[in-house]
Amino acid sequence: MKITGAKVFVGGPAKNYVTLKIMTDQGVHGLGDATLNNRETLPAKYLQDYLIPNLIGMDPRNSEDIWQYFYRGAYFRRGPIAMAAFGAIDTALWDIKGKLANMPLYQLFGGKSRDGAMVYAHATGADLPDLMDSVASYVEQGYKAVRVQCGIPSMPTASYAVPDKKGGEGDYITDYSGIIPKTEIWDTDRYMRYMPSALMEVREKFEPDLKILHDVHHRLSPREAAAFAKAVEPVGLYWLEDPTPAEDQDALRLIRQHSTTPIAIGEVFNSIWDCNKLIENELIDFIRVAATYGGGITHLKRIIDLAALHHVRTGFHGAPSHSPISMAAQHHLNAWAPNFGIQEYLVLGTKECDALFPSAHVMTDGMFYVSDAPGLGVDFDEKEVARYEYKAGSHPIVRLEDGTMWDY
Ligand code: CS2
Ligand code: MG
Repeated sequence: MKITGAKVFVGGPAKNYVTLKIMTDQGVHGLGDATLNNRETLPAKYLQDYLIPNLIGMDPRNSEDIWQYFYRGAYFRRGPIAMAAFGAIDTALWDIKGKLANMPLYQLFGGKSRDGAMVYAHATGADLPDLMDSVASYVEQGYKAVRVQCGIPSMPTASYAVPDKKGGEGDYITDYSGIIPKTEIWDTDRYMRYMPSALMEVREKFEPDLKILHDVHHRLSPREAAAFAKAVEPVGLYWLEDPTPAEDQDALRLIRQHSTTPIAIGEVFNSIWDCNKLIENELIDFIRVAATYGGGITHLKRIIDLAALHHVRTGFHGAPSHSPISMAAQHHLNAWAPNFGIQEYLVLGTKECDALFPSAHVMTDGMFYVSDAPGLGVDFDEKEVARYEYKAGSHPIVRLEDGTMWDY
């Protein structure tokens, strides 16, 4: 069996999804997602110029060897662009494997460990009452877990993932007005003073069974993060996410020494080498590496298995920039993984998105149920994608009030 061709598409409703389609001489094709939010053209180019010419003629069933060929074969390896491109190839090869076996992917991993997998939504508010309305609407829809973020009084601008105005909707992560980013102003002291009591108010307003998550988005020092994690202990968070800048694996040690608040980290990691020490030293509770820029299913499975040895559960990144293809890869892993925790899930399910990526997967009452269709169980409509053009977008940048650059 041979790979005969591969195509890359960039576009989609509201997002620039990077979709890879690998064709074979047996008529079976596989799909992968190489979307790297706000840098989408780069993995697409990496695939087109370097990886696809090497793929032609390979046996798609040898997904392990193909992964090693691209990873070990590259002298300059790792990094989100390369790993997103490998990830897309790897996911597409698993999709082909599932279709050849006529089995849904979770069966190839070891079958189902659960019927449905719990997901969490993003509740957000310009201020605390606005956030309460947002949480209430998710609770009404049956969600069992929500991530909560809200504006901080006296902060000069909105903070991470918070709308400018009450009831604000839309994409609060990517600004599609262009490639030049807007600036957010950050003040750690105001955040530290305000957020623990705001989180406590959310806890008191809703049923104790509601799982509450909060994302610091890499903005605290290890000492501040330790103090914050300790201060929010009475809230009983399901997790505190990215408390410190992600590059420093040792930073988590101080937090652990001072608090039992569960810690989730990893959405910007792209290999097992970015999180192996965190996992082996049991400094985190949830690992968030995504199938997309974490090198696909082959590599993510290795991370899941290492994590399982150390009581670390999964909580894969699922921001709206992941297309339904890489989300399906994660949903199949979630159905199988013995150490599954939770899945971040933003409803992409607009009519346009469903038309581009038809599937029979179901999310209901805050639980995700994978379909039994072979492979990933997601299709891709090439005619639909032709409707969309690439649009440049940017994440905000963050500065302190005196102008100092800070972490987004
Ligand atoms: C976030 C992300 O989902 C999350 O937890 O931290 O939404 C992040 O801001 C985006 O993926 C950036 O593109
Ligand atoms: Mg996050």
